[in-house]
Amino acid sequence: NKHTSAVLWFTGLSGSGKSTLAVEVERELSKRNIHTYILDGDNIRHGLNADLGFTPEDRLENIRRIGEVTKLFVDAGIITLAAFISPYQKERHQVRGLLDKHEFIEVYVKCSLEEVENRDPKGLYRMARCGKIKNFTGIDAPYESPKNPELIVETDQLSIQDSVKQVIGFLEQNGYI
Ligand code: GGZ
Repeated sequence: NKHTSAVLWFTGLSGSGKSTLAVEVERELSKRNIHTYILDGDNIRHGLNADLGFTPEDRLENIRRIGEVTKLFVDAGIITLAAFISPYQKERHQVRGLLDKHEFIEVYVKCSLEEVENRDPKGLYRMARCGKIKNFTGIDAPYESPKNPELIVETDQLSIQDSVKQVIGFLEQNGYI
C-alpha cells in the first residue's frame, strides 16, 4: 500500500510500553498491507550491539549504530519502528539529524516512574533499587525527557488500543499513510 517511509522513534523508560506499542502499531499497519520493521533490544542488543552494555558511552554508541541502521531501513522505503530507551537528548537529536525532516517521528512513551516500578515485569527495577543492577535508567542513570516530540503517548493514562489509535491517527493526519 502507498505510504511515506519514516521511523517512529519510541523513547521512554524501561517498562513504559515502547515494544508493546511498536508491536501493536505494526499489527495495525499490516492490516492495511503496509510493510514495517521493528528494531528493538531483542534483535539489536543480542546481535549487532552484543558488545555494548549500559554505561553512558555504550548507550550512546548503541543509539548511534541503531540510527545508522534506521537510516538504511528508511532509505529502503520501510516504515521503521525503533523501541529503545534512548535516554539522552543528544543521541536522539543525532539520529534526527541523519534523516530528512519528515522521516523522524519522535514518540515519547510517557509513563511515571511509579507506574513502571509497579509493573516491573522482569523485576529489573527491584534489582536496581537494591543495587544488583547498576546504571539503571530512572534509578541511578538519567532519562532526559523529549522537549519537542512529534507525539506524546501517556501509557499510564491510556489503554493500549487508545495508544495505538493515537499513533495511527498521527500517521493519517500527517499523510504518512
Ligand atoms: C536500562 C536495562 C539496563 C540498564 C538491562 N538500564 O525492559 P527491558 O530491559 O526489556 O528493556 C531494557 C533494555 C534497554 O536497552 P536499550 O537498548 O533500549 O537502552 S538504551 O537506549 O539506553 O541504550 C531493560 C534492559 O535493556 N536493561 N540493563 N542498566 N535498561
